[in-house]
Amino acid sequence: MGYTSKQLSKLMVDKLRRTFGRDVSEATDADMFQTCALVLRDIMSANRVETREKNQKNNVRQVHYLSLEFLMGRSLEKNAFNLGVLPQLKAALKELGFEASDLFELEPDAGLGNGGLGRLAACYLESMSTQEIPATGYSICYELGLFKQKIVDGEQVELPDHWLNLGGSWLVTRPEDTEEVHFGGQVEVGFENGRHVVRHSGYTTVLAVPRDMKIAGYKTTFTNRLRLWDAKSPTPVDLSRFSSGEYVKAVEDKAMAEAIAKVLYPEDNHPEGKMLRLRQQYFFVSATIQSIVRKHKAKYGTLRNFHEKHAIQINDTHPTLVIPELMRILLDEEGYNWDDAWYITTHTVSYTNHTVLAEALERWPQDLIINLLPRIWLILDEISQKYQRQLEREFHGDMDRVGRNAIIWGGQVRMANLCVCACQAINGVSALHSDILKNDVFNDAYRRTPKKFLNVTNGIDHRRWLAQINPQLDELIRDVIGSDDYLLHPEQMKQFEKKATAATVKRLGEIKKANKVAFANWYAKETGIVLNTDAMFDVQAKRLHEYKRQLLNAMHIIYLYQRLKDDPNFEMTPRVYLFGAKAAPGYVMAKHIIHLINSLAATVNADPVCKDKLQVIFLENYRVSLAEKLMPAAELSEQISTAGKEASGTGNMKFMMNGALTIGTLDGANVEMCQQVKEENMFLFGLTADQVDARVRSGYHSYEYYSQSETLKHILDQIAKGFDDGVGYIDIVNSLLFGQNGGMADQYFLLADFESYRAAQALAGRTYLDQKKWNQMALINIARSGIFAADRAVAEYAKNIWKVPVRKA
Ligand code: 26Q
Repeated sequence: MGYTSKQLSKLMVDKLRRTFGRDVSEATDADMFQTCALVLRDIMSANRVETREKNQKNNVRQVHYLSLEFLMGRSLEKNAFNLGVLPQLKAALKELGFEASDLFELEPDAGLGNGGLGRLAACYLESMSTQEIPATGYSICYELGLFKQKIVDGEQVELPDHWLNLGGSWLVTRPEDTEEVHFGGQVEVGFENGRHVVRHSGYTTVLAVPRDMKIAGYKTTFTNRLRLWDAKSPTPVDLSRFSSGEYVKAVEDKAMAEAIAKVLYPEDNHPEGKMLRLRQQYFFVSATIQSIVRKHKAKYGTLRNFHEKHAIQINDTHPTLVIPELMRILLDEEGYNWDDAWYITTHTVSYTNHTVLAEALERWPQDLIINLLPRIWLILDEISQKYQRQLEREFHGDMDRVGRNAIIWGGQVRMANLCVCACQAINGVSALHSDILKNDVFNDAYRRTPKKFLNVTNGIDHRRWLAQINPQLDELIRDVIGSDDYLLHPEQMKQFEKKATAATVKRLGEIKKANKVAFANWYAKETGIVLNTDAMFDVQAKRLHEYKRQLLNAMHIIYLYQRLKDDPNFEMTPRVYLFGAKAAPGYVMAKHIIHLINSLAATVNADPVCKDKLQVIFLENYRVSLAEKLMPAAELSEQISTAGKEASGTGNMKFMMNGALTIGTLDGANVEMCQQVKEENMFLFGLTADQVDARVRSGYHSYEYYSQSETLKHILDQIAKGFDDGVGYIDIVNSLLFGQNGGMADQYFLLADFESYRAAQALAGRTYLDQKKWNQMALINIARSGIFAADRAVAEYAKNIWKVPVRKA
């Protein structure tokens, strides 16, 4: 491959003429963006043909990554980078009179995900292409991605995210691969000629039409796909309804069908039992498995070897219905008996768990499933009964244990228990998280079948999250190591530490400063607000959740502010606190916390006593493309969840890789970060997961901390009273001291951890004053972050779970 800027520019001029009927002189930035996207798409399509031929010939096992979320972000710069044409593309655009960075900025994020789980899926797709693993991602082509956030009078307001206009440039619709999905109706089960026969009638059909996005690998022509299903109503049926007088019903059905792909549910780590969400889940798994089965049969003529040729990864429980749906196809459409169907199914599927929060474990009311998916219900019921009989035998009738592990229980279907029952492999996403799954959440199942339980610590696409977004750091690493091999072999980042000199450390400091200035310039242009680039950039950017404890960070800022008010000469390392966070629209407490941070920011930023010392910024609409600007500029990374609650975290890894130091608890992957860099290169604080558990059991009384600490009293009193805007936050204080709706007070242990957090913050502040020391620590963090590359994680999935080979050096 390889294209010169001349060749690219010719392709672009031609594309512009032929597709848009325009000459370069009349083209807008948007025209040019689409032109670039189409030119790169063409290159990837050609690569894809090659890849498909190779896969066809090699007959290797294919990976199918099923996820309700893929948080892809932008693609133009990324694809150009992976295809090795980024410099040429920039040059070609310049020659045609366009600025590449303007076009990059024009691209809307493909925000088809909430947070960590969705972004992880995107990073893994990239890595699977790079490592030449034949793989397809499957999801829904949501018309509206995750809502856009505006802050109005300090509060979050949600706006719709229409991303498809320009973002759709990457998609190719494949009408010939349309699948039919059936909802509702009646089911009759009977026997005919000694065979069981299932008749499903009176159902409503929704068409699933694929829109495919190509996924380029780095330094390879190997190209995978993300298949996004769009929902369409089969209009001919509607027309017959029109004539038979069911006029309104026909229009309703159409709206119902097409509602499926309208919008991404914005709740993360908090499922709600909504009918439309269930429709989304079944729609997407049914279309996906039908499409896999159809291609398999065309190639092999039988499903006997299905499990040998396919590995299905279930990204959290959201795609769990793929299990009964594959059973349905094998039983009803292919005529397999139960045991054979079960064997094939269970040897195909694996499950990744992403959360241990009890309220986040997915359960569906059985009545909803009975009505919407009558045949799937019968299969679920049979799986559940067989499993339960087995559990009763093994647990010798201990019905508490049977109840905890049952699939259908108390009128609900528990998706996690179904996954644990049916999957070959079950994995957590960090060492600590996987241990909690084994020892706590799924302990009974672990004791029955210990070999099923694995750990695969998360990883990030280091090509995007380091090389692409932090080109100066990339250059420094390449200079020091003497090659760019680390981009395919992230473990080589270790060389960066071995070969670093005093000059490297100094250069690292200069790069960080330049990245801070670049971020500040961008921010000033967007908002008119000037950031103090001499101060430490202290960042907490992630979804807003009580367990992630943005409130603990805010409490500490309030503490600093109060110290400054008491004594304007109070010694502190100047800081700019940056927050980025979206709250689920229905999550009342999360919204209060956003409001609190904005009230606090307004007061602090306007108070002369804080000048050059303390600035608080709430970054509106945190998203992938904003993270890409922010990570390179961050100096302190806030990873302060209550220990035992954050399954892994992946932002923690992105900050580390960009040279931020971490202030954090021993939670999720922080534990493994600490193993890499040792305690002296992090700022650890707080209770451990075991200590949190012990305190829950022995009884935790946050009020005791409050009554014994003047500092805490002062902070909480201020929160209750509020700031200059006159808004008080008594609900927040009440939840810390008395609990919400009968729950435990301060269930995330903010008061218990506050003093330890304050001390860690003070140490971070003092350490920062010695810039040489700080930069040395940063260098160690970067150099030892290679293990958190997606390539390492994906290689582990390939070897231990999917049993597929990966690209050799
Ligand atoms: C489920 C049903 C109905 C509606 C919404 C949902 C739903 C949606 C998204 C439930 C959970 C999520 C997202 C969870 C998530 O992002 N978890 C994060 O996964 C990361 C990748 O493994 C981890 O690093 C984080 O620790 C974990 O919080």
